[in-house]
Amino acid sequence: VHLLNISWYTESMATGKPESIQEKHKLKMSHTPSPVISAVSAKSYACQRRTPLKHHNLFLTEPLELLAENAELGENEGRSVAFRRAAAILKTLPLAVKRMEDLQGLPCLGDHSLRVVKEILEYGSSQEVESTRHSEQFQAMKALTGIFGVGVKTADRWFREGLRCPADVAKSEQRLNSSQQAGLLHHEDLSQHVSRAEADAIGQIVERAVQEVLPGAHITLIGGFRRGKETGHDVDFLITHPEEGKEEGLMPKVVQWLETQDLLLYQKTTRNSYLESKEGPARPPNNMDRFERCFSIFKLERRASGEAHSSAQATEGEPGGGEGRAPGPEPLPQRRPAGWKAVRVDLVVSPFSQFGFALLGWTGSKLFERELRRWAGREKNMSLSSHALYDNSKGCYLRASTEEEIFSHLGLDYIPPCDRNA
Ligand code: DCT
Ligand code: MG
Repeated sequence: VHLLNISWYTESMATGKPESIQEKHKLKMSHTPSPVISAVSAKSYACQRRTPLKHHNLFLTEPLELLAENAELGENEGRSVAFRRAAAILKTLPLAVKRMEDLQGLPCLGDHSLRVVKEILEYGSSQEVESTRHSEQFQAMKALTGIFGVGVKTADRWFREGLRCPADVAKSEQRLNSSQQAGLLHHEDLSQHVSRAEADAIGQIVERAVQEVLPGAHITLIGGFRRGKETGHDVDFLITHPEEGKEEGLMPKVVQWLETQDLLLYQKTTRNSYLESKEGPARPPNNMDRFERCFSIFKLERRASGEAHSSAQATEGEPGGGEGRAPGPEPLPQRRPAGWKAVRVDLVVSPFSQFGFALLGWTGSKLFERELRRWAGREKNMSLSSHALYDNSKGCYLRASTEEEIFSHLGLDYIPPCDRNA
């Protein structure tokens, strides 16, 4: 990286003068091979590339991901994925992008993303991004969907009825389902990032609960924390047992144990609805929800996570946690017991034979998962889910017990979790 920096520097020195904006315009995307690109083999699927958590182009990826989020809130999936793919390729570059020429030959950068990047390189910010960031609709939709249990459709309806933030919802006469009620009640805590220490403390509780009801079961921390994130919007765990079948009916028992210990503020359990023999390979691409799964809100003793400070203090100056959800703009006024913090926890139970697929499917990032499935379908004529891999050409399932084997079936180099932060 150091050498590349030097060659870059000397190149502009050789021309005798710094490039003006007009000259940059003239150069467009031609001429000298870019130092950024020559240092990276730019593959077009995110699952072919290593994407670390920390990278050199946050000044470009944050604006692009804001546009992606805005597209998601407007239910424009195609547009959202295009911005996310553009951001993801920039995360893999070994240097900060300085000029448009640096992007020459890179895949995944559509016209719209390139326009945004160009504007940021030239003027330091993009008008479209900044007007979106400050728009009432974007801010309100972000705040409303930031309530646990509230999706885009509900948020949009509330927005059209004049609601802008959780406090507006609390004051209104809206009928709320049980998850939304819990979401609103614990909104202040749930809008704080969850720290790694808190995730580990919850891991110990879940471990204890699971060992109580099914000794020998295995628990794995999945989601963003497995990819090395320091903070997350929730904590995700995958539970399995080496003896196939032992895991059946495990979730209600775990939930019951947690409830008798007064550790749950809310829970909703869905049953395992996946049956290979019935399903066949023709499943929808995103079937994350077919395992026995529990969406919950834990009551985490502050002592348990070693957190001495209150969550109000924790908000101040806490950096945005990568792709984690940002705290909502207006915390609800509520009386809050100082001794505990509400934390979103997802528990997933997988049969041992599906564990490798579940682990791969639940580690993320969301874009990485999407790209894996796209690669499987388009390049290999295979269907990948969090349960199985089916080879459509051969007409058979490809078994695997580890992530490494699944990458190998897919003809991909293994990418460790810390490099799946696309
Ligand atoms: N997942 C996915 N597609 C979805 C939802 C989830 O592939 N539509 C997978 C990838 C990540 C994992 O499930 C857990 O989901 P989240 O907790 O939402 O993501 P995360 O990466 O853990 O992010 P955060 O750190 O904010 O919790
Ligand atoms: Mg998570």
